[in-house]
Amino acid sequence: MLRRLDAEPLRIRNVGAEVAVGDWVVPSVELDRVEAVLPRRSAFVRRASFEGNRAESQTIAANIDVVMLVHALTSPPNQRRLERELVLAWDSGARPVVVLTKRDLVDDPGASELSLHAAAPGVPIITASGISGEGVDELAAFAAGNATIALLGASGVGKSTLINALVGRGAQATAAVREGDGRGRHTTVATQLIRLPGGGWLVDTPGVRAVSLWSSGRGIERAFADVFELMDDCRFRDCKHEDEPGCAVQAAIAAGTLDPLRLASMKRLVAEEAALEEEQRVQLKARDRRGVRKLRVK
Ligand SMILES: Nc1nc2c(ncn2[C@@H]2O[C@H](COP(=O)(O)OP(=O)(O)OP(=O)(O)O)[C@@H](O)[C@H]2O)c(=O)[nH]1
Ligand SMILES: [Mg+2]
Ligand SMILES: [Zn+2]
Repeated sequence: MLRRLDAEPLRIRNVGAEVAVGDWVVPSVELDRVEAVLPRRSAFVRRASFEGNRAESQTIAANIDVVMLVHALTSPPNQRRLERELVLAWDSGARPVVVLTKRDLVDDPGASELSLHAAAPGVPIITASGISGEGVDELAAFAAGNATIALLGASGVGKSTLINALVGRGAQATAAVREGDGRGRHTTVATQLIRLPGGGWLVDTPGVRAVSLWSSGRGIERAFADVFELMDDCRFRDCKHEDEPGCAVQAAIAAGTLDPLRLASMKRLVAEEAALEEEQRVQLKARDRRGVRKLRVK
């Protein structure tokens, strides 16, 4: 019998794999533990909060088809955060969509839409409100074909409110943003999978403050496809896009078609990923050495 994990599991025994919300599992007859986990189709993974200095990953949701990156129109558009989220989304194997919430609270979302569009070329942007219901049908369409949608974003942006609007009832607790700093209160404390009445699934997640990379795929290449396309036209193959002659990236910046902050952001993410890969390599080596030592003892 197959079951889909709809909450963060409390106890997992006898499985050599970690499980996450959205995983398909085979439970024991007594339903008190997981016997096996089916291979994943996709997974949204980020770097877990730093444990000592070890690089640890955290799978937020598994087997998702669509990742909705939720930003509130009531806060200034945060391009750098969206770029990070997009790298993880592309690496997850699911399709990203940007959702701008709280449409009912702003007069003109145009400037925010433009700004975030520049940080997410080729990614659909949907403006919505969980309170007025605007855009909710458009979001619901992504669940067609029994798809699984995960909503991700900072605390207080309105993820649970959107989920309630999609489900048509107050399934998820929501709470007002704190006065003063405008931040959310971390109302949702655990990831949860919710069945949509018309088919499909939703994953509500707790808001996260920081989005740290955990990737080894082509997320950066896809999130910065516009920059990579420019790089193909640089005169030198090893162009660093600084002050080399014939640099197509610098030419685009000079022409005003590429924001230098976007290039800097991409370089920072590439460096972060390289540092992470180095950390992982060192950890693996340490583990190998321990393995060898064990073998010698025998
Ligand atoms: N006017 C208006 N208020 C909204 C909208 N969406 C959310 N809110 C309000 O914003 C506050 C936070 O919404 P939540 O849905 O709890 O936010 P969340 O993203 O789930 O936050 P966490 O669970 O902490 O990660 C609540 O007071 C909501 O009523 C919206 O579209 N319009
Ligand atoms: Mg919530
Ligand atoms: Zn160049």
